[in-house]
Amino acid sequence: MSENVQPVTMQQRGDIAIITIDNPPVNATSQAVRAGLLAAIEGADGDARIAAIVICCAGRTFTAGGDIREFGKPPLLPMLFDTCARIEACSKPVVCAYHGTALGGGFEIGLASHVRLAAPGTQLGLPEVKLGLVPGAGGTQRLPRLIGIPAALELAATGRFMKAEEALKLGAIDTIVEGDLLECAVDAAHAAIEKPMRRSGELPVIAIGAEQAQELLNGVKRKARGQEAPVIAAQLVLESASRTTPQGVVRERQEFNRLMETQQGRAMRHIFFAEREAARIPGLENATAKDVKIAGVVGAGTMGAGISVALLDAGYNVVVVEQNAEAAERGRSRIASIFERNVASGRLSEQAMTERMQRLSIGCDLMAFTPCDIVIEAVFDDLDVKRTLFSQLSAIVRDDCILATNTSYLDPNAIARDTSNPERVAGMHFFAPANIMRLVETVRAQHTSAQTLATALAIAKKLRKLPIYSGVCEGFIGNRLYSYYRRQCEFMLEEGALPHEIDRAMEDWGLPMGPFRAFDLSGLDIAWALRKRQAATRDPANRYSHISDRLCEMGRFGQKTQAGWYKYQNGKPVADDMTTKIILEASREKNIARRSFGADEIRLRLVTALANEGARALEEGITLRASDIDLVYINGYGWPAWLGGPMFQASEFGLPRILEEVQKMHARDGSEFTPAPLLVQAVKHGKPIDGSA
Ligand code: T1G
Repeated sequence: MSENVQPVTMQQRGDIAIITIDNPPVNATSQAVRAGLLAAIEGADGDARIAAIVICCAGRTFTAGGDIREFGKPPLLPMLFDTCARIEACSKPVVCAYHGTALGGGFEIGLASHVRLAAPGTQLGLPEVKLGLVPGAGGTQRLPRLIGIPAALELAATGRFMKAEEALKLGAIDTIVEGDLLECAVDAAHAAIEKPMRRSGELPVIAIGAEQAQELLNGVKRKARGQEAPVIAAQLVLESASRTTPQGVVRERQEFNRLMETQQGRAMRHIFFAEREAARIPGLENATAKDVKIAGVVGAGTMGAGISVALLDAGYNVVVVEQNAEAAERGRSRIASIFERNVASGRLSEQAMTERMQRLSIGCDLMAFTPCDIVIEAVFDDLDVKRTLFSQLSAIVRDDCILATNTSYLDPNAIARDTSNPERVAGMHFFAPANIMRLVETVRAQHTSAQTLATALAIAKKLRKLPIYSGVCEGFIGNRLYSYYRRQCEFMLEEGALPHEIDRAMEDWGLPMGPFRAFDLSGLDIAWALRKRQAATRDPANRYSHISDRLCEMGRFGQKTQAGWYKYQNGKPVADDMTTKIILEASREKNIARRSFGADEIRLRLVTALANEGARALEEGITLRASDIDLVYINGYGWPAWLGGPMFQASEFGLPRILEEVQKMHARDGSEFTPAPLLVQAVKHGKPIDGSA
């Protein structure tokens, strides 16, 4: 982020002082901005020629909040809460002119002003909880005074953005202005001179009943599922009713500073920057994405329907082809039912659904793909089926039409073997449900051109997904590491743990679903088929657990068969004696003396399994950086952002401890758990595991 030498300037227009913040790219309130704003306010307040003040920003957005790059370092004065207090105390009316995304400290600058205007399309919010923090410049104290506790609590605890229209309706802003924002702000400043000053911080908070307060807080706790910041933000808003604004701001700041140092705070800042780093892919600096208007999808099963919905949501015209008319009809109703659910929940209007369905054409003739700019296949994960399909497609579509495979395990190079122009082939591995999960592993195959990859990445971004670069290997990034994770889960069963103990350890840590519940959800048969495929080449010297095979041989594939690791009663997982019996047998067969496992050991062991194989994937160039692996697990496997991901957690456990754990695995479980050289090097040099591109 480049900081202007003078990021805050003031010009006088008659008796109005116009303070402009210009600190690209998002006018973050860096120290220089805070100091400049404070000096400008003090100067204008003390200047007899000035009767009113406007605060506005240059560039694409009003201040998007505190400068995250300053976080975790010693705070630099003045603090934003002091600057905001000075704005509010100003003897002359201060008009704040919002545009773009006025977030966090940016929104708070306006809340401390006396009049708030917004340009159409402005979004406002207090997203600090998404960084593991709470607002730190009075947002939790002034917002409830303007819009009431319930609305303020919801905004502060979720960190969501709200549109200007909602902000106006709630009373968080005074006007949405059409026309020139600055001119309107100057007019509003003139109009405010004669009116009594309205200081948000002096308004009363409309108290709510204890029962309602508790209910709101409980709701936040339930959704937070172990994350601290939303609960603290909610409590600060609730407590605003019993404090003056200055008192509340002191309390707020204490919590802001405390949360800054927590692991959750560090983890979420790590993820914030990781998401932006993931877009930086070597070799694509000069690549330009192709313009894509018509997207094709082969297959309208669960994945194909989800991908089609995501494409339709993003505004593409979508052509879907199934094997026959009946399957096509089933696919259409599958797509329609996803939209219907969104309409029922209020997330989508009837009209929007109709508009989307009008952009969908679905049939069973591959020739329908002729006009497509990209075709994504989501058919049964069989190499021959996919290879034949790509060969057929390449004879139908334009030579520059991108052919993307959604395969989760197969080699895109093998799929593309009979395809003309293999440079237009890429992998786009979506995660189920594809219309919801953000992660798309975007795979560069052997001949994938830079433009093809750039186009696949651009499409994923337009789908509001998070594309993560991957090279070609079995399972790409997520599933490759996951197979080591699964093995250690099952090895711990042989050594003494039970499925619900491992699940509880991971769920108490923050995962929405422990590994065994997740295996049951996705189906044990998928991994079983893979293990059977690999059986012939499996090294007998490596430890192998038969427990999952035994369950599959009994037809216990998980939720879909009402029994897997758990048995399912009314859809709820219940520990099953049959599973325990099979586990105990496995221990006996291997003469393993069972022992108990603590939660910390379970977490360490599973993080180690992921981190070691992650280090190996980094060495091979399958993944570009450790933080990409974290993003894969947060956006594809349910890890909460406030854990930071497996590689972040490996550094939190301490890499020497991780290496020690890997060495134990290697001695006990075989060469698949040989310590990765990158991990050994990292420990030797006291550096993080990195493979940063
Ligand atoms: N600080 C520093 N850099 C930031 C930044 C910030 N707050 N926000 C964005 N950037 C950088 C980002 O790293 C990227 O840099 C470039 O700007 C473009 O961002 C007291 C103190 C505003 C919605 O949490 O949500 O206020 O990669 O790619 O997609 O309560 O950025 O180009 O080098 O994301 O158009 C609260 C975080 C802070 C907002 C724009 N504010 N930012 O999205 O662009 S805490 C936030 C965003 C706070 C007070 C406390 C988004 C955006 P580079 P981008 P975008």
